[in-house]
Amino acid sequence: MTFTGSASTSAQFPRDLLPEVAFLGRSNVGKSSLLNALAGVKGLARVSSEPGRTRLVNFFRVHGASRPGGGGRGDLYLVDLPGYGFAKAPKAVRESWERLVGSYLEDRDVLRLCVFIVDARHDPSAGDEMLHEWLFHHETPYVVAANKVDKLGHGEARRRERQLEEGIGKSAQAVVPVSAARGTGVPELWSIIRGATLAPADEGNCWTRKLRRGPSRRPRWSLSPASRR
Ligand SMILES: Nc1nc2c(ncn2[C@@H]2O[C@H](COP(=O)(O)OP(=O)(O)OP(=O)(O)O)[C@@H](O)[C@H]2O)c(=O)[nH]1
Ligand SMILES: [Mg+2]
Repeated sequence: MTFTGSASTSAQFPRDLLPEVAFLGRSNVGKSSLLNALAGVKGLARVSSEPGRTRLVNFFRVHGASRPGGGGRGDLYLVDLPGYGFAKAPKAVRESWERLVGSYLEDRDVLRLCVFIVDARHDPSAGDEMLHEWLFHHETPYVVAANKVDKLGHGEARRRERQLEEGIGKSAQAVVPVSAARGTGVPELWSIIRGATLAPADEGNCWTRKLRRGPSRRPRWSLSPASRR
């Protein structure tokens, strides 16, 4: 897997039409860490204890031959998006965040799957609920990754998994307990990503949904970290 570039506007998104898998979740939940765990490379995506570290949309190209189970077929992009719910960000930063993530989610025809990352230790935040509403409404295929399970005992992790399956994971393909720190759940996530990106392009990806349904309607993307926190 290689880092291919960052975008601060939709004009800078890649144009080679490879399938994409987006990593979404609140700030500091471990999106970049999980991407590194999937790559098996520490420090590929920048990780920080300071929330709001990822401010751009970062594209990582997975090469078919090196992708676990990919059998040498088809390349794809893993896309690291900035997190929401970062209260301390100035208004101008929050607004540019909303424009950038909004334009990615609303218009990205090659988006095949969202990896919706939540913190297994906490109840979903208002921002998580809003993202869930949006994914559900737009029929976007997604998987819930409950991260940082290394911080929980076995029973507590199971309890949270069941709770997520009844809540924001109800319309998801799966709820997967993961730990970016320990590598827990990484093979399961790879197998879901492979399934979503190796499927023929006409089977329920975002592009065909859009052709079927016409332009997207409400709810509009409005996950302002300030108002939804
Ligand atoms: N214990 C534990 N800590 C983790 C895990 N995943 C990430 N972290 C820590 O959580 C913090 C945030 O991780 P990042 O990967 O930078 O989070 P992010 O979601 O990309 O954050 P933003 O880019 O700010 O939105 C870092 O201190 C990580 O070391 C995990 O599975 N277990
Ligand atoms: Mg990050």
